[in-house]
Order: sequence, then C-alpha cells, then structure tokens
Amino acid sequence: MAKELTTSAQKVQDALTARGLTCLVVELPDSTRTAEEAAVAVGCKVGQIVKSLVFRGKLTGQPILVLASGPNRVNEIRIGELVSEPIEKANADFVRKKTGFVIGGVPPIGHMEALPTYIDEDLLQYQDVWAAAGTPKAVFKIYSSDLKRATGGTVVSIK
Ligand code: 5CA
Repeated sequence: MAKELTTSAQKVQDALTARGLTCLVVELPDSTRTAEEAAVAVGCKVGQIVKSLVFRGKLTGQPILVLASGPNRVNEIRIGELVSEPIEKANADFVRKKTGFVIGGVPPIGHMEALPTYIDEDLLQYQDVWAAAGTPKAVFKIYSSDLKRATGGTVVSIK
C-alpha cells in the first residue's frame, strides 16, 4: 500500500482530485528540489519539468505565477509587459505567504489564493510534464493540456 502523503503533498493531491484529475502525487526518496534533480529522479527530460516560479508586481505587490520549462530562464521584462507593471523575483517569505508552500516544492495549483498564471509555451511540446507537489521531494505527472486547463493559465513565450 502507498504510504500516506505529507500534509503539503496531500494538499496538492486534493487540489488535483478536486479538478477531476486522476494524477497521483508521489513522494520520492531523493530530492526533487531543482529541475535537474527532479528530471533525474523521475527519468524525464529537464524540459518536461515544470518550474513554478513566483514573482511580485513592483507597483501593486500582486503575486504572479510563471510555469516555466526546466531549462528556461524567465524574461521578466516580457512578463512585466503582460501584467502591465515591472516584476521582480519574490522572496521566500512572500512565496510561502501567497502560495502556502516553500520554495523547491511550490506546485502549479492548490495555492492559498488564485494567482494570475502564465505557462511557458515550450511545455506544450511534451505530452507529459512533471511538476512539484508541495515539498522538495514530491512531484506529479500531468498532461500538459491538463496543466493548462487546471491552472487556467495563459500560454506565452516566457523566454
Ligand atoms: N521541485 C522543483 C522541480 S519541480 C522545483 O520546485 N523547482 S522550481 O524551479 O520551481 O523552484 C526552485 C526555484 O525557486 C529556483 O529556480 C529559483 O528560481 C527559486 N528560488 C530558489 N531560492 C530562492 C530564494 N531564496 N528566493 C526566491 N526564489 C528562489
């Protein structure tokens, strides 16, 4: 029988189930803290790893979520144009407050509040992608098309 999930991973599992998705959160023995580690742990390409990155609007303080493909670096100018204000990388406290999760485990869904979400178009070239599930050792696999549906995010070029 599968072991019980930690509280944070269970929150993500509940959010998936609530959206009618059958994805299963798995907690691995090895770290999945970084995209590279996660790709090794699950045996996929780094490009298939979804990095859930939180930014902060410099004018309004609003949180913004960018779901980026593993190797890609977010072009903050480009995202800033989309949200009509300059953005900056959020600090660890802000990330925890707005999402309810620690950096390294931030999932694409299941946050404390709904975050405006932008999805890297590069993720859509893969049928399956893997995302963090609440802790630095928890992940789940999801169809990229379902990721789009479940987050309600806008697909854009984020590079
Ligand atoms: N579990 C993995 C793969 S699914 C994961 O969560 N990767 S991640 O890329 O979504 O989250 C780690 C990211 O958090 C890093 O790429 C980095 O952009 C960001 N980060 C790491 N440390 C800090 C920090 N001190 N302040 C703000 N952001 C940070």
